Amino acid sequence: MPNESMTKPIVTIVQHIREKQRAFPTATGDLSWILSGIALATRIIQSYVRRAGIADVLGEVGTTNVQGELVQKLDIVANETILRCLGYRDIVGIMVSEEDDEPTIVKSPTGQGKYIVLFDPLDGSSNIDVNVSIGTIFSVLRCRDDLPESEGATPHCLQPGVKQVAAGYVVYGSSTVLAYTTGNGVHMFTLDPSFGAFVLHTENIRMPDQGKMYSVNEAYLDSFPSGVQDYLAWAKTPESGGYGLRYIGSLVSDFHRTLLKGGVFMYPPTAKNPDGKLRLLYEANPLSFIAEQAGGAATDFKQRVLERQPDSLHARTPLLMGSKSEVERVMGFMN
Ligand code: AHM
Ligand code: MG
Repeated sequence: MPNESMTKPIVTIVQHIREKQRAFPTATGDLSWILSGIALATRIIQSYVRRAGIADVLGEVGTTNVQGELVQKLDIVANETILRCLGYRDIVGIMVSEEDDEPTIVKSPTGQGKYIVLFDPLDGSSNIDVNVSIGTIFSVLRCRDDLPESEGATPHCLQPGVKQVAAGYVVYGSSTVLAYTTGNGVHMFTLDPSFGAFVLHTENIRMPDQGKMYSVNEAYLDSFPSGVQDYLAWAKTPESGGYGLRYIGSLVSDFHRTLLKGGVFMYPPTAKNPDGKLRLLYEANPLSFIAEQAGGAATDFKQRVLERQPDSLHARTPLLMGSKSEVERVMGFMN
């Protein structure tokens, strides 16, 4: 007798997005083309991640990136893989990476290249050498049609997160998981390594509305805003009902757990990073879009992340996201 997993239809990510788009007769199929490029790139990246110790891709390169962080060999491999997999897709106009100073113009943003792909090629890369889950985060915007060619690429990219047409992430963990949204819920896929395809495992993921788990680097406690300190003190009291702490130090992995199990993730302003550490365009915006699409919330402790107008490509932001009621609870302490 075949069991249920033997009879369930196998749906890949490209099939899935095509089927979803069928509900919109005017959809062009562009996003499925972009997502298939991202799926290809992340399959290649995961193959390097899985062989990191034997493929001579472990360790630092000896330089720092535009963010002032040490560049790992795998950062470069991941960055180049994404540029190579997406750069030739005719509808991609601009690609912007957390690792690069400037956007890469692939096609005229006022011509055929109508989409912008922004990405953090390997998030959590300081964890690479110690075999902890890392990931790739991406965001897709449409190029603006009100800008002259002479403006260059940057003004096209400086759009608030509400303008995203798609976003997603991949976690290279105990399995490789991809989650995406195009504004119609969040859908999750697992890479089947035996035949190399991302296969749908859950549609319309919902983030639990509550969760007794907080995720923050508490080593910086003394320089957090007083409201955050008060929340963290309260969470340790018996009145709170007992909270747990989980902090991996790879945003994408901490977010993935928060999406599935509930709770809050936060990276508040600190003395070292008064504007927060995480990048608005490559990290906070795509994950906030996913959080909201799954029924959660995301704020910079002052306003909805997705409504922030970025003032530079590598702008940073404080970040608080997760289960709606838990985000509201933290904000209650802030006020
Ligand atoms: P990066 O690896 O792309 O540079 O990302 C920054 C990482 C995030 O993944 C993570 O949430 C954060 O930095 C951890 O910072 P800290 O070590 O200060 O807790
Ligand atoms: Mg990152």
